Amino acid sequence: MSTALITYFGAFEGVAENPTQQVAEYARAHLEQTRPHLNLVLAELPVAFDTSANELRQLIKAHKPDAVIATGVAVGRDKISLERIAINCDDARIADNAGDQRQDTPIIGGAPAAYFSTLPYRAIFSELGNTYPLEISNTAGTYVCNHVFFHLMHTLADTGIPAGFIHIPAIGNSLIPQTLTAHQDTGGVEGKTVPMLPLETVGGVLSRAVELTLDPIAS
Ligand code: PCA
Repeated sequence: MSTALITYFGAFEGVAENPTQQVAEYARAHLEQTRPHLNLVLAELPVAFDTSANELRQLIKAHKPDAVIATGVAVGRDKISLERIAINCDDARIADNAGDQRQDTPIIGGAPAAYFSTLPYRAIFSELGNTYPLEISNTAGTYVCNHVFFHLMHTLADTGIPAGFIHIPAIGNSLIPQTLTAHQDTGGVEGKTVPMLPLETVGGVLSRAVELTLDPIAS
């Protein structure tokens, strides 16, 4: 039986309710139907540099997943972003939920400057990119999402376990626009209007990403 880990985030500055939990739960409900034998673990990570990375490592140790997809919201983006690259840098104008504000801070001293996602993002994009609002993104920002993405790739480097990060836009129906603030640091695009996508669209793409990651040929 395969095990997949999906992480999502809780609330943080400018995002009173993080839609990634709903999206992860949508994917679980969907995958229960399409992959009844999959052991899918969902876990919330705190929006805090230090604790997020520690909790992620513990989850990987405890569940020994065959694939890991971390998710976060990038308020202001209008497409689901298959993140290609995590960089070894924390730098944000907003503090994390623990009050930790970082500038030009290496995430792991001595580690590579960057890691590439090992999710099959090209295959996911090729299959879904014409139908869904989807992009391959070259920046996950420099806030907690990129931080978790970097630790994820560092932890699983050379294991052959596929892992990566997907940023989602705001989800319609679940959030009132006024409660959301787009932050450049989080990969969002600052502006007056906040694009939103339906839960079914984003949850459907995440589900298919899990399937293509676990079983790229048979899927
Ligand atoms: N988005 C933020 C952190 C948590 C989240 O959901 C980010 O993009 O860094």
